[in-house]
Amino acid sequence: MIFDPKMLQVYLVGGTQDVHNDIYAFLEKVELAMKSGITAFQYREKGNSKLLPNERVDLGLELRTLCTRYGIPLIVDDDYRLAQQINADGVHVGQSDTKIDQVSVAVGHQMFIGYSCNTPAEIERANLMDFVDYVGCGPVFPTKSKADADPAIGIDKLERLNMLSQHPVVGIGGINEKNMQLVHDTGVAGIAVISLVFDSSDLVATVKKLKKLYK
Ligand code: TZP
Ligand code: MG
Repeated sequence: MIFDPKMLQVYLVGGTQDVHNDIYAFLEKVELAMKSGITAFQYREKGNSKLLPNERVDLGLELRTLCTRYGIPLIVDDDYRLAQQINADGVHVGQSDTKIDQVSVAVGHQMFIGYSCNTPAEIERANLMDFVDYVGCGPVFPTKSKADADPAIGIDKLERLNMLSQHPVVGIGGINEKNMQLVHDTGVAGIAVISLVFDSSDLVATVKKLKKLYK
């Protein structure tokens, strides 16, 4: 799939740890979110995940099928070998994950690359990397979904990072129904969420609210 910044608009991130380690409940929510119009999905098996490597491949292949069916890109967090095994469209790399140059060499032009950048210096370094397709900035607000998350950067800093970045920016971390408009209004290309969607009591309505921001 060719990268298009519009893919970033309603970007759902998640793994089984975000749905009580229940593979079936996870798949059901992911498919409902796809039906409701998310524009990208990142498979992120982390933290409390109980899945073994082969189970990640099996689940990843199911996600591959779903993403193809709904016409959205499948991005894998950090594990570029898993991304290759399940024929993902992209891979997302953090500052402390596998070295970005190594990932870029491994995946070549086969996949697009997302990179987490939370400071002006990190954004400026990413600006020099033409193999980076988008950057993720955050946590914008405090989050419960990432144990080792850095302190929240806030809206003003997100806006500054977005202005500094040559790559499209996705805001992530603690984004909810009350603050999503503020995040959108910083000018970022997209909004990435975990708990807002996975913990929603009305997942369909939540995804539709996110989509409305970019109408
Ligand atoms: N990276 C920065 S914050 C975060 C990740 C993966 C977690 C976002 O989860 P939530 O539930 O949307 O705050
Ligand atoms: Mg990571």
